[in-house]
Amino acid sequence: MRLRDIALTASAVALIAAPATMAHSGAPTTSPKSGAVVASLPANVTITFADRLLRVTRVQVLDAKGIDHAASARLDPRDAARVVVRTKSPVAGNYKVVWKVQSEDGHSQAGTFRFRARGR
Ligand SMILES: [Cu+2]
Repeated sequence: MRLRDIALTASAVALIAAPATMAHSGAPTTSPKSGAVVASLPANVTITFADRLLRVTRVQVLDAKGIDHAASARLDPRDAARVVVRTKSPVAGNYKVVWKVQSEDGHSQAGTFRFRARGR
């Protein structure tokens, strides 16, 4: 191939590849589910993605007053597509989980979901 052909091929590949790099940004599966009403704040909140993650950047489990109930957040050692958040100091009421992670390809992903605890 001539140099010009190679350059054209490379840019065509880049165009085709672009949508695929965004494909993993879909909403994760969470526990509790988004919008769920649960008896109390679970000891672990989990966020499961379609693809493996590089790391957890930040997770907060915020109550209605904005107090963070996340004790720690880490990748599940048996499943790098899952974030396990240990919680603390349960209270009744509405929670908002705010998360930010880095995918294995280096892209950042962020999102939120809400659930409600009937009691503490
Ligand atoms: Cu990506």
